[in-house]
Amino acid sequence: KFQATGRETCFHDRHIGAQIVAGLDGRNWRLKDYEARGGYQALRRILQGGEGVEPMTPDQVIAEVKASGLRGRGGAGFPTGLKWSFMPRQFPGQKYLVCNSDEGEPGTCKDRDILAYNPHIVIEGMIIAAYAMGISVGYNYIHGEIFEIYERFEEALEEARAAGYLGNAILGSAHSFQLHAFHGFGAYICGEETALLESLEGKKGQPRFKPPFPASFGLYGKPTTINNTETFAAVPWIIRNGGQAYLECGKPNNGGTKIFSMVGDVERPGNYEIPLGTPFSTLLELAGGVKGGRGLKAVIPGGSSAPVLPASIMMNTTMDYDSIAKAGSMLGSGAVIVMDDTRCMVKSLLRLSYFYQHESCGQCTPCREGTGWLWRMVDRIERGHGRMEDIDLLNSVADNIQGRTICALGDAAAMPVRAMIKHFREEFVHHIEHKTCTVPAYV
Ligand code: L3W
Ligand code: SF4
Repeated sequence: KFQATGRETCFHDRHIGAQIVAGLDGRNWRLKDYEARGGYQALRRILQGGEGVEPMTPDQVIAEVKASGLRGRGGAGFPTGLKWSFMPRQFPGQKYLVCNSDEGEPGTCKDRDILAYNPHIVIEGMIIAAYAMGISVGYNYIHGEIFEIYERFEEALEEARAAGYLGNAILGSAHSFQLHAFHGFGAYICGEETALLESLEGKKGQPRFKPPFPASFGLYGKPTTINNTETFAAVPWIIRNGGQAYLECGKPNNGGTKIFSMVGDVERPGNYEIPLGTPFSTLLELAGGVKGGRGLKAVIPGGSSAPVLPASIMMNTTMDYDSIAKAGSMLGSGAVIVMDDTRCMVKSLLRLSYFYQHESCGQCTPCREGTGWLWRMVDRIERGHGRMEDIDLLNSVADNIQGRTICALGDAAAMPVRAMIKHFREEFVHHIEHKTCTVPAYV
Protein backbone atom coordinates (compact mmCIF):
# COMPACT_ATOMS: atom_id res chain seq x y z
CA LYS A 1 0.00 0.00 0.00
CA PHE A 2 2.15 2.82 -1.25
CA GLN A 3 1.32 6.35 -0.48
CA ALA A 4 1.34 7.79 -3.99
CA THR A 5 2.82 11.24 -4.22
CA GLY A 6 2.14 11.89 -7.88
CA ARG A 7 5.75 12.77 -8.54
CA GLU A 8 7.48 11.41 -11.58
CA THR A 9 10.64 10.26 -9.93
CA CYS A 10 11.80 6.75 -9.33
CA PHE A 11 9.31 5.29 -6.95
CA HIS A 12 9.40 1.62 -6.27
CA ASP A 13 10.14 -0.85 -3.57
CA ARG A 14 12.70 -3.05 -5.23
CA HIS A 15 15.60 -4.27 -3.26
CA ILE A 16 18.84 -2.70 -4.44
CA GLY A 17 21.29 -5.14 -5.95
CA ALA A 18 21.00 -7.94 -8.43
CA GLN A 19 17.33 -7.33 -9.17
CA ILE A 20 18.01 -3.84 -10.37
CA VAL A 21 20.77 -4.94 -12.69
CA ALA A 22 18.48 -7.65 -14.03
CA GLY A 23 15.70 -5.14 -14.51
CA LEU A 24 17.73 -2.48 -16.32
CA ASP A 25 16.55 -3.24 -19.84
CA GLY A 26 12.96 -3.70 -18.89
CA ARG A 27 12.49 -0.26 -17.38
CA ASN A 28 11.02 2.76 -19.07
CA TRP A 29 13.98 5.02 -18.78
CA ARG A 30 14.42 6.10 -22.41
CA LEU A 31 13.68 9.57 -23.71
CA LYS A 32 10.42 8.55 -25.37
CA ASP A 33 9.17 7.05 -22.11
CA TYR A 34 10.17 10.11 -20.14
CA GLU A 35 8.47 12.41 -22.66
CA ALA A 36 5.33 10.29 -22.46
CA ARG A 37 5.29 10.98 -18.71
CA GLY A 38 5.49 14.75 -19.32
CA GLY A 39 9.26 14.86 -19.42
CA TYR A 40 10.98 18.00 -20.75
CA GLN A 41 7.68 19.91 -20.49
CA ALA A 42 9.16 21.99 -17.68
CA LEU A 43 12.11 22.90 -19.90
CA ARG A 44 9.74 23.88 -22.73
CA ARG A 45 7.69 25.88 -20.26
CA ILE A 46 10.64 28.03 -19.16
CA LEU A 47 12.23 28.44 -22.59
CA GLN A 48 9.17 28.72 -24.84
CA GLY A 49 6.25 29.46 -22.53
CA GLY A 50 2.87 27.96 -23.40
CA GLU A 51 -0.57 28.94 -24.48
CA GLY A 52 -0.99 32.44 -23.05
CA VAL A 53 2.06 31.85 -20.85
CA GLU A 54 5.31 33.75 -21.27
CA PRO A 55 8.68 31.99 -21.01
CA MET A 56 10.19 32.22 -17.54
CA THR A 57 13.13 34.43 -16.70
CA PRO A 58 16.06 32.97 -14.73
CA ASP A 59 14.95 34.99 -11.69
CA GLN A 60 11.44 33.53 -11.93
CA VAL A 61 12.87 30.01 -11.99
CA ILE A 62 14.96 30.68 -8.89
CA ALA A 63 11.96 32.27 -7.16
CA GLU A 64 9.89 29.14 -7.87
CA VAL A 65 12.59 26.88 -6.43
CA LYS A 66 12.85 29.11 -3.36
CA ALA A 67 9.05 28.96 -2.92
CA SER A 68 9.16 25.15 -3.08
CA GLY A 69 11.17 24.87 0.12
CA LEU A 70 13.40 22.31 -1.63
CA ARG A 71 16.44 21.49 0.50
CA GLY A 72 19.59 19.72 -0.63
CA ARG A 73 19.01 15.97 -0.70
CA GLY A 74 22.68 14.97 -0.36
CA GLY A 75 22.94 15.34 3.39
CA ALA A 76 23.16 18.92 4.57
CA GLY A 77 19.61 20.03 3.64
CA PHE A 78 20.80 23.46 2.50
CA PRO A 79 18.00 25.49 0.78
CA THR A 80 18.40 24.93 -2.97
CA GLY A 81 16.91 28.24 -4.14
CA LEU A 82 19.22 30.13 -1.82
CA LYS A 83 22.23 28.23 -3.12
CA TRP A 84 21.26 29.03 -6.69
CA SER A 85 20.97 32.70 -5.83
CA PHE A 86 24.64 32.73 -4.72
CA MET A 87 25.80 32.21 -8.30
CA PRO A 88 27.08 35.56 -9.64
CA ARG A 89 24.96 36.34 -12.69
CA GLN A 90 27.40 38.65 -14.45
CA PHE A 91 30.63 36.72 -13.79
CA PRO A 92 32.92 37.33 -16.77
CA GLY A 93 34.49 33.82 -16.94
CA GLN A 94 33.26 30.23 -17.07
CA LYS A 95 30.83 29.05 -14.39
CA TYR A 96 30.03 25.41 -13.70
CA LEU A 97 27.14 23.24 -12.62
CA VAL A 98 27.93 19.91 -10.97
CA CYS A 99 25.68 17.05 -9.99
CA ASN A 100 26.94 15.00 -7.05
CA SER A 101 26.06 11.41 -7.92
CA ASP A 102 28.96 10.07 -5.88
CA GLU A 103 26.61 8.27 -3.57
CA GLY A 104 28.71 6.43 -1.00
CA GLU A 105 27.08 7.01 2.35
CA PRO A 106 26.56 3.57 3.93
CA GLY A 107 22.90 2.63 3.60
CA THR A 108 22.12 5.13 0.84
CA CYS A 109 21.11 3.72 -2.53
CA LYS A 110 18.65 6.25 -3.94
CA ASP A 111 20.72 8.27 -6.42
CA ARG A 112 21.83 5.21 -8.34
CA ASP A 113 18.17 4.19 -8.63
CA ILE A 114 17.13 7.60 -9.91
CA LEU A 115 19.89 7.41 -12.53
CA ALA A 116 19.00 3.84 -13.44
CA TYR A 117 15.25 4.32 -13.72
CA ASN A 118 14.86 7.96 -14.63
CA PRO A 119 18.10 9.53 -15.89
CA HIS A 120 16.32 12.17 -17.98
CA ILE A 121 14.72 13.73 -14.94
CA VAL A 122 18.21 14.58 -13.64
CA ILE A 123 19.27 15.89 -17.05
CA GLU A 124 16.17 18.08 -17.32
CA GLY A 125 16.66 19.36 -13.76
CA MET A 126 20.27 20.26 -14.56
CA ILE A 127 19.37 22.07 -17.80
CA ILE A 128 16.80 24.13 -15.90
CA ALA A 129 19.30 24.89 -13.12
CA ALA A 130 21.90 25.94 -15.69
CA TYR A 131 19.37 28.27 -17.30
CA ALA A 132 18.46 29.79 -13.92
CA MET A 133 22.09 30.52 -13.09
CA GLY A 134 23.39 31.35 -16.57
CA ILE A 135 25.76 28.36 -16.69
CA SER A 136 26.88 26.77 -19.94
CA VAL A 137 28.92 23.74 -18.78
CA GLY A 138 28.02 20.98 -16.35
CA TYR A 139 29.22 17.60 -15.10
CA ASN A 140 27.55 14.69 -13.43
CA TYR A 141 30.10 13.00 -11.16
CA ILE A 142 28.93 9.39 -10.89
CA HIS A 143 30.23 7.01 -8.22
CA GLY A 144 33.03 4.85 -9.56
CA GLU A 145 31.59 1.52 -8.45
CA ILE A 146 28.38 1.71 -10.51
CA PHE A 147 29.32 0.94 -14.10
CA GLU A 148 25.94 0.17 -15.71
CA ILE A 149 24.47 3.38 -14.39
CA TYR A 150 27.32 5.48 -15.75
CA GLU A 151 26.85 3.87 -19.16
CA ARG A 152 23.10 4.43 -19.03
CA PHE A 153 23.57 8.08 -18.17
CA GLU A 154 25.88 8.49 -21.15
CA GLU A 155 23.18 6.96 -23.35
CA ALA A 156 20.55 9.29 -21.92
CA LEU A 157 22.84 12.26 -22.60
CA GLU A 158 23.16 11.18 -26.23
CA GLU A 159 19.37 10.95 -26.51
CA ALA A 160 18.93 14.42 -25.02
CA ARG A 161 21.56 15.92 -27.34
CA ALA A 162 19.99 14.32 -30.41
CA ALA A 163 16.57 15.69 -29.43
CA GLY A 164 17.87 19.25 -29.04
CA TYR A 165 17.45 19.39 -25.26
CA LEU A 166 21.19 19.65 -24.69
CA GLY A 167 23.89 21.51 -26.59
CA ASN A 168 23.75 24.83 -28.39
CA ALA A 169 20.57 26.94 -28.67
CA ILE A 170 18.38 24.50 -26.74
CA LEU A 171 14.89 24.26 -28.31
CA GLY A 172 15.80 27.25 -30.46
CA SER A 173 16.40 29.50 -27.45
CA ALA A 174 19.50 31.50 -26.50
CA HIS A 175 20.30 28.94 -23.76
CA SER A 176 23.20 26.58 -24.46
CA PHE A 177 24.37 23.92 -22.05
CA GLN A 178 27.01 21.22 -22.48
CA LEU A 179 26.55 18.41 -19.96
CA HIS A 180 29.09 15.62 -19.46
CA ALA A 181 29.17 12.46 -17.37
CA PHE A 182 32.28 11.80 -15.28
CA HIS A 183 32.97 8.39 -13.79
CA GLY A 184 34.46 8.74 -10.30
CA PHE A 185 36.76 6.40 -8.45
CA GLY A 186 34.69 4.86 -5.66
CA ALA A 187 36.22 6.71 -2.71
CA TYR A 188 33.67 7.83 -0.11
CA ILE A 189 35.43 11.13 0.43
CA CYS A 190 34.90 12.14 -3.20
CA GLY A 191 31.21 12.65 -2.28
CA GLU A 192 32.33 15.64 -0.19
CA GLU A 193 31.77 18.51 -2.56
CA THR A 194 35.25 20.04 -2.59
CA ALA A 195 36.97 16.63 -2.78
CA LEU A 196 34.67 15.90 -5.72
CA LEU A 197 35.84 19.08 -7.44
CA GLU A 198 39.48 18.18 -6.86
CA SER A 199 38.83 14.74 -8.29
CA LEU A 200 37.00 16.22 -11.28
CA GLU A 201 40.05 18.39 -11.91
CA GLY A 202 42.13 15.20 -12.08
CA LYS A 203 43.74 15.57 -8.67
CA LYS A 204 43.71 13.46 -5.53
CA GLY A 205 40.21 13.59 -4.03
CA GLN A 206 40.93 15.54 -0.86
CA PRO A 207 38.57 18.16 0.60
CA ARG A 208 39.43 21.83 0.49
CA PHE A 209 39.02 24.13 3.43
CA LYS A 210 35.70 26.07 3.34
CA PRO A 211 35.17 29.01 2.98
CA PRO A 212 35.59 29.84 0.19
CA PHE A 213 32.56 27.79 -0.79
CA PRO A 214 32.25 26.37 -4.31
CA ALA A 215 29.70 29.11 -5.00
CA SER A 216 32.64 31.51 -5.32
CA PHE A 217 35.67 29.19 -5.75
CA GLY A 218 34.66 25.90 -7.27
CA LEU A 219 35.76 23.84 -10.25
CA TYR A 220 39.05 25.22 -11.61
CA GLY A 221 38.60 28.06 -9.13
CA LYS A 222 35.44 29.29 -10.87
CA PRO A 223 31.96 29.83 -9.37
CA THR A 224 30.27 26.44 -9.20
CA THR A 225 26.93 25.18 -7.97
CA ILE A 226 26.82 21.59 -6.75
CA ASN A 227 23.60 19.79 -5.96
CA ASN A 228 22.76 16.20 -5.24
CA THR A 229 21.11 13.96 -7.89
CA GLU A 230 17.78 13.82 -6.06
CA THR A 231 17.77 17.61 -5.69
CA PHE A 232 18.01 18.08 -9.47
CA ALA A 233 15.39 15.36 -9.96
CA ALA A 234 12.89 17.42 -7.98
CA VAL A 235 13.21 20.51 -10.18
CA PRO A 236 11.10 19.59 -13.27
CA TRP A 237 8.09 18.78 -11.07
CA ILE A 238 8.48 22.09 -9.24
CA ILE A 239 8.47 24.03 -12.51
CA ARG A 240 5.52 22.11 -13.93
CA ASN A 241 3.37 22.30 -10.83
CA GLY A 242 4.68 25.36 -9.03
CA GLY A 243 6.84 25.83 -5.95
CA GLN A 244 3.85 26.21 -3.66
CA ALA A 245 2.41 22.84 -4.71
CA TYR A 246 5.76 21.17 -3.99
CA LEU A 247 5.99 22.86 -0.60
CA GLU A 248 2.51 21.64 0.26
CA CYS A 249 3.55 18.04 -0.50
CA GLY A 250 5.70 18.26 2.62
CA LYS A 251 5.58 20.69 5.52
CA PRO A 252 6.83 24.24 6.12
CA ASN A 253 10.60 24.54 5.74
CA ASN A 254 10.62 20.89 4.59
CA GLY A 255 9.02 21.06 1.18
CA GLY A 256 8.14 18.13 -1.04
CA THR A 257 8.81 14.44 -1.00
CA LYS A 258 12.03 12.61 -0.22
CA ILE A 259 13.33 9.20 -1.16
CA PHE A 260 14.31 7.12 1.84
CA SER A 261 16.49 4.05 1.45
CA MET A 262 15.05 1.58 3.94
CA VAL A 263 17.86 -0.82 4.81
CA GLY A 264 18.79 -3.24 7.56
CA ASP A 265 16.24 -5.32 9.42
CA VAL A 266 13.08 -4.63 7.43
CA GLU A 267 10.95 -7.05 5.45
CA ARG A 268 11.14 -5.12 2.16
CA PRO A 269 14.34 -3.09 1.88
CA GLY A 270 14.28 -0.54 -0.90
CA ASN A 271 13.70 3.07 -1.82
CA TYR A 272 10.46 4.73 -0.74
CA GLU A 273 9.42 8.19 -1.78
CA ILE A 274 7.17 9.80 0.80
CA PRO A 275 6.15 13.35 1.72
CA LEU A 276 8.49 14.98 4.22
CA GLY A 277 6.72 15.01 7.57
CA THR A 278 5.45 11.42 7.27
CA PRO A 279 5.66 9.54 10.60
CA PHE A 280 8.55 7.10 10.79
CA SER A 281 6.07 4.40 11.81
CA THR A 282 4.33 4.78 8.41
CA LEU A 283 7.62 4.47 6.56
CA LEU A 284 8.46 1.35 8.54
CA GLU A 285 5.06 -0.08 7.65
CA LEU A 286 5.65 0.63 3.94
CA ALA A 287 8.85 -1.39 4.18
CA GLY A 288 6.93 -4.31 5.66
CA GLY A 289 7.88 -3.66 9.28
CA VAL A 290 10.79 -5.11 11.20
CA LYS A 291 12.05 -8.33 9.67
CA GLY A 292 10.52 -11.49 11.07
CA GLY A 293 8.20 -9.45 13.29
CA ARG A 294 11.03 -8.82 15.76
CA GLY A 295 11.20 -5.81 18.06
CA LEU A 296 12.69 -2.54 16.89
CA LYS A 297 15.78 -1.57 18.83
CA ALA A 298 17.29 1.44 17.11
CA VAL A 299 17.39 3.41 13.88
CA ILE A 300 20.05 5.47 12.19
CA PRO A 301 17.74 7.87 10.34
CA GLY A 302 20.05 9.59 7.86
CA GLY A 303 22.91 7.43 6.65
CA SER A 304 25.82 6.19 8.75
CA SER A 305 26.95 9.74 9.57
CA ALA A 306 23.78 10.45 11.53
CA PRO A 307 23.55 9.72 15.25
CA VAL A 308 21.60 6.59 16.16
CA LEU A 309 18.23 6.99 17.90
CA PRO A 310 16.46 4.40 20.05
CA ALA A 311 13.12 2.97 18.90
CA SER A 312 11.18 4.89 21.54
CA ILE A 313 12.27 8.21 20.01
CA MET A 314 11.97 7.14 16.37
CA MET A 315 8.43 5.80 16.74
CA ASN A 316 7.33 9.27 17.84
CA THR A 317 9.19 11.18 15.14
CA THR A 318 8.26 12.31 11.67
CA MET A 319 10.64 12.06 8.73
CA ASP A 320 11.69 15.62 7.95
CA TYR A 321 14.81 17.71 8.49
CA ASP A 322 13.54 19.70 11.47
CA SER A 323 11.87 16.84 13.37
CA ILE A 324 14.84 14.51 13.08
CA ALA A 325 17.18 17.32 14.17
CA LYS A 326 14.92 18.01 17.15
CA ALA A 327 15.03 14.31 18.04
CA GLY A 328 18.84 14.53 18.19
CA SER A 329 19.97 13.22 14.82
CA MET A 330 19.90 14.33 11.18
CA LEU A 331 17.97 13.36 8.09
CA GLY A 332 21.22 13.34 6.10
CA SER A 333 21.05 11.55 2.79
CA GLY A 334 17.92 9.64 3.76
CA ALA A 335 19.27 6.16 4.43
CA VAL A 336 17.24 4.68 7.23
CA ILE A 337 19.21 1.89 8.88
CA VAL A 338 16.79 -0.21 10.91
CA MET A 339 18.18 -2.40 13.69
CA ASP A 340 16.14 -5.10 15.39
CA ASP A 341 16.53 -6.34 18.95
CA THR A 342 19.20 -8.88 18.02
CA ARG A 343 21.67 -6.17 17.03
CA CYS A 344 24.66 -5.53 19.23
CA MET A 345 25.36 -1.81 19.40
CA VAL A 346 29.05 -2.33 20.13
CA LYS A 347 29.41 -4.47 17.02
CA SER A 348 27.39 -1.96 14.97
CA LEU A 349 29.67 0.86 16.11
CA LEU A 350 32.69 -1.27 15.26
CA ARG A 351 31.47 -1.54 11.65
CA LEU A 352 30.92 2.21 11.44
CA SER A 353 34.26 3.08 13.05
CA TYR A 354 36.09 0.76 10.68
CA PHE A 355 34.43 2.46 7.73
CA TYR A 356 35.43 5.99 8.75
CA GLN A 357 39.04 5.18 9.60
CA HIS A 358 39.31 3.40 6.26
CA GLU A 359 37.78 6.28 4.29
CA SER A 360 39.59 9.17 6.03
CA CYS A 361 41.67 10.95 3.42
CA GLY A 362 44.40 11.54 5.99
CA GLN A 363 44.80 15.29 5.52
CA CYS A 364 44.05 16.40 9.07
CA THR A 365 45.53 14.85 12.18
CA PRO A 366 42.40 14.63 14.38
CA CYS A 367 40.58 12.66 11.68
CA ARG A 368 43.50 10.59 10.38
CA GLU A 369 44.69 9.53 13.85
CA GLY A 370 41.43 9.87 15.80
CA THR A 371 39.32 7.66 13.55
CA GLY A 372 41.94 4.90 13.93
CA TRP A 373 41.95 5.27 17.71
CA LEU A 374 38.15 5.08 17.82
CA TRP A 375 38.13 1.94 15.72
CA ARG A 376 40.84 0.23 17.78
CA MET A 377 39.16 1.07 21.08
CA VAL A 378 35.74 -0.18 19.96
CA ASP A 379 37.46 -3.27 18.56
CA ARG A 380 39.04 -4.10 21.88
CA ILE A 381 35.76 -3.58 23.75
CA GLU A 382 33.98 -5.81 21.25
CA ARG A 383 36.62 -8.52 21.64
CA GLY A 384 36.28 -8.46 25.43
CA HIS A 385 39.54 -6.66 26.17
CA GLY A 386 38.03 -3.26 26.99
CA ARG A 387 38.63 -1.23 30.14
CA MET A 388 35.90 0.76 31.88
CA GLU A 389 37.76 4.03 31.26
CA ASP A 390 37.60 3.32 27.51
CA ILE A 391 34.00 4.50 27.42
CA ASP A 392 34.89 8.02 28.53
CA LEU A 393 38.03 7.91 26.42
CA LEU A 394 35.91 7.17 23.34
CA ASN A 395 33.82 10.25 24.09
CA SER A 396 36.94 12.32 24.66
CA VAL A 397 38.53 11.27 21.34
CA ALA A 398 35.23 11.97 19.56
CA ASP A 399 35.13 15.44 21.18
CA ASN A 400 38.63 16.11 19.93
CA ILE A 401 37.72 15.19 16.36
CA GLN A 402 34.36 16.90 16.03
CA GLY A 403 34.57 20.46 14.74
CA ARG A 404 38.37 20.31 14.37
CA THR A 405 38.75 18.99 10.87
CA ILE A 406 38.68 20.28 7.31
CA CYS A 407 35.55 18.41 6.25
CA ALA A 408 32.49 16.75 7.75
CA LEU A 409 33.97 13.22 7.67
CA GLY A 410 35.59 13.89 11.04
CA ASP A 411 32.22 14.88 12.52
CA ALA A 412 30.58 11.91 10.82
CA ALA A 413 33.05 9.57 12.55
CA ALA A 414 32.63 11.22 15.94
CA MET A 415 28.86 11.65 16.13
CA PRO A 416 27.86 7.96 15.93
CA VAL A 417 30.27 7.16 18.78
CA ARG A 418 28.79 9.74 21.10
CA ALA A 419 25.22 8.76 20.22
CA MET A 420 25.82 5.02 20.67
CA ILE A 421 27.32 5.62 24.10
CA LYS A 422 24.61 8.11 25.06
CA HIS A 423 21.73 5.77 24.21
CA PHE A 424 23.28 2.32 24.74
CA ARG A 425 25.97 2.83 27.38
CA GLU A 426 24.86 -0.26 29.29
CA GLU A 427 25.84 -2.47 26.33
CA PHE A 428 29.38 -1.11 26.38
CA VAL A 429 29.56 -1.62 30.16
CA HIS A 430 28.25 -5.17 29.78
CA HIS A 431 30.84 -5.96 27.11
CA ILE A 432 33.63 -4.74 29.37
CA GLU A 433 32.37 -6.46 32.53
CA HIS A 434 31.24 -9.77 31.01
CA LYS A 435 33.34 -9.89 27.84
CA THR A 436 30.23 -10.70 25.84
CA CYS A 437 27.06 -9.17 24.37
CA THR A 438 23.84 -8.31 26.16
CA VAL A 439 21.95 -9.47 23.10
CA PRO A 440 20.76 -13.11 23.33
CA ALA A 441 21.61 -13.94 19.70
CA TYR A 442 25.23 -13.13 20.28
CA VAL A 443 25.67 -14.66 23.73
C1 L3W B 1 27.83 29.49 -0.13
C2 L3W B 1 27.72 29.83 2.19
N1 L3W B 1 27.50 28.19 -0.05
C3 L3W B 1 26.91 26.43 2.90
C4 L3W B 1 26.78 25.30 0.67
C5 L3W B 1 27.94 24.33 0.67
C6 L3W B 1 27.22 23.01 0.40
C7 L3W B 1 25.89 23.18 1.12
C8 L3W B 1 25.83 22.57 2.47
O1 L3W B 1 27.96 18.23 4.07
C9 L3W B 1 26.48 16.60 4.97
C10 L3W B 1 27.52 16.25 6.00
C11 L3W B 1 27.61 14.74 5.89
N2 L3W B 1 27.93 30.31 0.94
C12 L3W B 1 27.40 28.46 2.34
C13 L3W B 1 27.31 27.69 1.16
N3 L3W B 1 27.00 26.44 1.57
N4 L3W B 1 27.14 27.67 3.39
O2 L3W B 1 25.68 24.56 1.18
O3 L3W B 1 27.00 22.86 3.16
P1 L3W B 1 27.48 22.13 4.49
O4 L3W B 1 28.86 22.63 4.75
O5 L3W B 1 26.46 22.35 5.54
O6 L3W B 1 27.43 20.59 4.19
P2 L3W B 1 28.32 19.57 3.33
O7 L3W B 1 29.78 19.76 3.52
O8 L3W B 1 27.85 19.57 1.91
C14 L3W B 1 27.02 17.28 3.73
C15 L3W B 1 26.19 14.41 5.52
O9 L3W B 1 25.88 15.39 4.57
N5 L3W B 1 26.01 13.13 4.93
C16 L3W B 1 26.79 12.68 3.91
C17 L3W B 1 26.24 12.16 2.84
C18 L3W B 1 27.07 11.56 1.85
C19 L3W B 1 26.67 11.46 0.58
C20 L3W B 1 27.39 10.68 -0.38
O10 L3W B 1 27.89 9.64 -0.07
N6 L3W B 1 27.43 11.15 -1.60
O11 L3W B 1 25.56 12.10 0.17
C21 L3W B 1 24.98 12.33 5.37
O12 L3W B 1 24.27 12.55 6.27
O13 L3W B 1 27.95 14.11 7.06
O14 L3W B 1 27.03 16.62 7.26
O15 L3W B 1 26.99 22.84 -0.94
O16 L3W B 1 28.85 24.67 -0.31
N7 L3W B 1 27.83 30.65 3.23
FE1 SF4 C 1 40.35 14.20 5.17
FE2 SF4 C 1 39.20 13.48 7.48
FE3 SF4 C 1 40.28 15.87 7.25
FE4 SF4 C 1 38.04 15.29 5.88
S1 SF4 C 1 38.25 15.40 8.10
S2 SF4 C 1 39.83 16.37 5.12
S3 SF4 C 1 38.42 13.11 5.42
S4 SF4 C 1 41.38 13.89 7.13
